[in-house]
Amino acid sequence: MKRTLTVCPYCGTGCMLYLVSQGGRLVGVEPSSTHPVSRGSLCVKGWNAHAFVHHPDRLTSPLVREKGELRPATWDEAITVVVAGLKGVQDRHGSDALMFASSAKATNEENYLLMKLARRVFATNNIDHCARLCHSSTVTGLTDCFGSGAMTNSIACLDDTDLIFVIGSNTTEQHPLIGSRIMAAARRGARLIVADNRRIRLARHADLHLRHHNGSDVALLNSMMQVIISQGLTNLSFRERRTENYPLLAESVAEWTPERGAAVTGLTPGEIVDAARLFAGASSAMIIYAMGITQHSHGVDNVRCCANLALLTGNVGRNGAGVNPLRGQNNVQGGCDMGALPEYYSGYQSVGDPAIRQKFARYWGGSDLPATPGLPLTRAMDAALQGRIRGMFIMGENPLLSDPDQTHARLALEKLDFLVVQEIFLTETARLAHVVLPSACYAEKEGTFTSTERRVQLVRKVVEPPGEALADWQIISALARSAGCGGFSYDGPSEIMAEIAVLTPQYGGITYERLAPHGLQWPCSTPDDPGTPILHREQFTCGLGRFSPVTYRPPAELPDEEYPFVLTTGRTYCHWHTGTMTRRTHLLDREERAPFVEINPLDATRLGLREREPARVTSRRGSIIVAARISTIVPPGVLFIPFHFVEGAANLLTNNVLDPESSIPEFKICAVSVRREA
Ligand SMILES: Nc1nc2c(c(=O)[nH]1)N[C@H]1C(S)=C(S)[C@@H](COP(=O)(O)OP(=O)(O)OC[C@H]3O[C@@H](n4cnc5c(=O)[nH]c(N)nc54)[C@H](O)[C@@H]3O)O[C@H]1N2
Ligand SMILES: Nc1nc2c(c(=O)[nH]1)N[C@H]1C(S)=C(S)[C@@H](COP(=O)(O)OP(=O)(O)OC[C@H]3O[C@@H](n4cnc5c(=O)[nH]c(N)nc54)[C@H](O)[C@@H]3O)O[C@H]1N2
Ligand code: SF4
Ligand SMILES: [Mo]
Repeated sequence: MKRTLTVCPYCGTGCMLYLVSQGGRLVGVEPSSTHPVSRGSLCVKGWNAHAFVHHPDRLTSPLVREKGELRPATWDEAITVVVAGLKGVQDRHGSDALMFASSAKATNEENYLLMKLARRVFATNNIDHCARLCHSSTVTGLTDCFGSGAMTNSIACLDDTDLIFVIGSNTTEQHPLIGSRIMAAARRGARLIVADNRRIRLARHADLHLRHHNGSDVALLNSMMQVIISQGLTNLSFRERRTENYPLLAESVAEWTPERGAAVTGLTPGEIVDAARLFAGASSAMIIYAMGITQHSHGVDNVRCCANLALLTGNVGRNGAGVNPLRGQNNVQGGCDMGALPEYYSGYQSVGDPAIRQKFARYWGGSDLPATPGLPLTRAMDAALQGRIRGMFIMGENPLLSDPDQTHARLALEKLDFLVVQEIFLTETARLAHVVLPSACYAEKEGTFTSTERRVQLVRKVVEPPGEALADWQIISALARSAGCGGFSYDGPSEIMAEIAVLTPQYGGITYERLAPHGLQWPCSTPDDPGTPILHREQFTCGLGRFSPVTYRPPAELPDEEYPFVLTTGRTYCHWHTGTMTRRTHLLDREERAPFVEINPLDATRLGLREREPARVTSRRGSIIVAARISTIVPPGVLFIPFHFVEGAANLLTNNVLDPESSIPEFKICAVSVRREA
């Protein structure tokens, strides 16, 4: 038996684990006792991370559509068809009729290469990835206030902090090893405030649980800041030395008295005052947030409010503090860092800056690179429906299940002239493709993932990919070569990382030799830079921290007579997104087999719904039938449905309305009706 240290392929917590293999097959997982995050533990998904790898459903050869059916093809044929298809769209409709979707499941090296392929070979900035559905609000909002859109502190700061404010993060289920660290902090005496109207597990350990209305976070946070300012609880010296724009903030929150905040949030004025005093009274406070904050038509505003609160109380740039967006996918931080974003190259270097474009053009060879920012993924679906996007290349995403308003997404994908999906399984999206390219998964290739705390860690090859499947970086290189483009021949991922380091200031000091055993936290700009656990210590990336006043806007779709319930969507502990991996993992599938809706007992009684009975949930966009799960986790008037299950797809119901700044969809609130299905 062989043990190989690698990174968990599920969440952004970034646990490292040992894959145990025997005779070329994975047989199990062991935790790493010395890793700074795992510390000898794993959650149930980590323990089962080997289980989907040898599943018989893995894609083993390229597939090409012929007479309406997908049939096996050789790599030579598939690559030729893909290049001809993409070039054909480009010739007929221009480069910007193409859209590339990168993957937060793939490595940094693979994300970097796909963005190089889009920009260098196909001359478009239309590249994006699931961060659009997830933390695009963070990238925009925190860049606005701090100059950098990443988690400011490290997970280990939880051990030293005085107070933790968890807002819109179900941490114990979605980032379990961070969740257990928060519970340990609460046990040693750190104060805990939870703002989430579901009674999530952390709420049981909280000093204060705020069950405010979905979509009312701006009102809550503005009111807390009003209390902090009016009671003289701000951190004056921090404010004066390190921030700008304070008068604008003070003016904007002045009207948000606790009474006004209470009227909008459904809390009592006393709860808001208590939260404000508790937060401002802490010697250090960490704000932890996730999708409850970002996935709104006012997601960027929510993020700005979190940043404002931290600036007001001096909780940035030191141990035990900070604004800490928990990044979701194992490598979504890396996908962003590598420039799989329509407006940035790697390292958040703007495509609009001529000097930056020149730097990349010179290194990559070739002529001019496109200057106008590309389309966000969520806007590309509309563009496809309107015929402006004609060809799409999707690497490791399943938008048919993960995009809002599934009917809209399906129509858009079906309308494309040419769709390529590069995957490890034949997903719902891949079934619509003209060509499917089979990829190696995390256990079958080398590379790096960057975790939520900006920790770049080595992913190691343990077993061979199934059949003819190839690593994503090998496939992208082959496509570029076949398109006649030089500069894509690499001996391996470490050579790609060397190129990333040259072109990306935050990764300048990163080499594979330096990453063993437990990685480095960026920014790490030179070969002797030890990395940066805490950002903005002396000054912000943008110099002074910028208060950014926010005006409250209600969610786009609120309950009415016809659709009287608030629907919020999210996740469960045992399943991962569209279920491709976890529903093929016996021990996880056994725990949670079918779609369900959480409904409060008061509502259930009124509707005559009993436990496990089928409930029909309907929105303006669609209707599904799922099993009722009667529970006081949700308050009356609110339903929760996870989006893992194709047979009860939450995204048939969700509202495809976008934040005007970040283009994130409002996954966290729409209006629905519910009744017992006869
Ligand atoms: N097991 C598992 N873990 C995962 C994932 C998975 O699919 N499965 N996915 C990963 C990914 S990509 C991500 S992005 C993260 C997401 O991690 P989380 O954001 O923690 O997960 P969600 O279930 O989407 O939503 C979190 C909470 O937001 C609350 N909420 C809803 N609306 C509001 C609101 O208006 N305000 C506030 N304050 N709270 C609200 C919900 O009640 C819910 O408890 O998880 C990662 N980890
Ligand atoms: N209603 C609702 N919808 C949501 C959300 C919500 O809270 N509510 N959350 C949104 C969020 S935060 C996110 S991040 C998205 C996630 O949306 P997606 O990214 O579309 O979801 P996944 O199921 O994680 O898709 C990843 C795919 O990558 C494949 N894969 C795994 N490893 C590899 C690899 O090495 N190479 C390749 N090529 N493929 C690989 C998997 O088989 C899987 O099909 O969903 C969003 N959708
Ligand atoms: S907490 Fe996240 S990274 Fe750690 S084992 Fe669980 S899924 Fe994997
Ligand atoms: Mo996410």
